[in-house]
Amino acid sequence: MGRKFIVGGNWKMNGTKAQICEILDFLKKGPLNSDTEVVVGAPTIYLQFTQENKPNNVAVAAQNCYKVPKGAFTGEISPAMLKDIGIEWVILGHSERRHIFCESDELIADKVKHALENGLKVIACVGETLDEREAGKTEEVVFRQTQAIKDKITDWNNVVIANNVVIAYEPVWAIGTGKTATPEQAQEVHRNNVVIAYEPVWAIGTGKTATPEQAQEVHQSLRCWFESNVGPDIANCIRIQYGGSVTEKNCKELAGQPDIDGFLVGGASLKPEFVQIVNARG
Ligand code: G2H
Repeated sequence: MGRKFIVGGNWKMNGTKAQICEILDFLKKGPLNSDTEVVVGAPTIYLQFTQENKPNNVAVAAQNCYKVPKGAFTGEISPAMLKDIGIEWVILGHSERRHIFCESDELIADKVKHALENGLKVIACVGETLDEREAGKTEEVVFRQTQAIKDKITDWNNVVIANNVVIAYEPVWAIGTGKTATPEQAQEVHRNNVVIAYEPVWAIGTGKTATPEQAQEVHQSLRCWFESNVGPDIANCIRIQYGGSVTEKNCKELAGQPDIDGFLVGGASLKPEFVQIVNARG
């Protein structure tokens, strides 16, 4: 079973209604490769507008959400609210959330768990800083970030799996208990609901892209990590996106790497060239 290529546009804190209409126009015009799943991450205030005006072959992601359903958390939004307006996806653990807003591995893992429990699909981001890479700590960092998420999802899965197979399928990392899902069912659902985005911090918005070989090396390590820590079925089906200064110029070579299953694109997702990135494979 092949992994469906998935390209996300992360608009970050950019755009006006008029600019979003322009982006949606070039997405409608496409044409977008039908073998590629496309998701755009809009600023919170424009989520509903984007949802209402997007083409059918594009889904919408929030760029963040909180770890509980409601309450006195000024400025936050919950997965339940996102679902209420028809949003399917959320990007969690982006390096800007980790570094500028000081989100810990644990908070991000709590958010992933709560988002999955509430039926959102998650793009969970991991990645090392330049200092960490130069200190030879790339694997240590991305494994630690992924492990934090796996730990939370394991607990949740064990509680829920016996009661509701559909919900229990949603977390990626805990499958392997073999309690109720066939490997095929688990693969199918996991492939749909959780995506890992590897984004080296030193490549984000800097114009420095990891070489295809550098990116492939980390993606392959992550897949091996899943094989050892979760199981071979999940390792084979989990989609791992690359993010960090992806452009229409470098996307094809990156897309040709065996363990790169898509992209999370920032700056270039605001421009018509994004269509070429969506179509990088194929
Ligand atoms: C990495 C990426 C999008 P950019 O943050 O998630 O942004 O492509 O601008 O480096």
